Amino acid sequence: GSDYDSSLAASERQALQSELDRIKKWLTFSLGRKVGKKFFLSSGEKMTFKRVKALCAKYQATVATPMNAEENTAIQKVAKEETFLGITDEATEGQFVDLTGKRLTYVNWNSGEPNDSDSAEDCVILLKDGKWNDISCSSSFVAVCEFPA
Ligand code: NAG
Repeated sequence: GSDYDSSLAASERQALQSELDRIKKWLTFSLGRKVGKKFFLSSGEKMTFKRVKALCAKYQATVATPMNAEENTAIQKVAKEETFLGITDEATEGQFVDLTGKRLTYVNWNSGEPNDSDSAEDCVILLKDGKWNDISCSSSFVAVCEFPA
């Protein structure tokens, strides 16, 4: 009857859920860094900021954007090299915002940064030591995307 069918469906959902949880654990273990509700992954390829945005969007993700020191360190470890962050002042010079347009509540600028060197630095990279530098959006750096964990 219908009671039997729905209880079968419930146990199937449960089995699928636990299988998904285990797959997420494999991924976390082998590939990425999970911090809270975020999962950071890199393709390892270097590309312009525009291409990083398109790549992350293609996988239903966004460009890695650290909201605190722990996330900043996680991105640093995943990237291994200098990497673009999902932060720009393309809309208003000097006002860095995330890709949804929100003002930043966490920053980790290197000393003397942001300096808009040559008036041509509207993007932000994470340096190897974890500090931030503003840089041209048309330079190429490793792509790191953030996914909902
Ligand atoms: C320059 C950086 C600039 C940075 C400055 C700090 C490039 C193209 N330019 O080399 O962003 O503000 O060092 O001294 O990397």
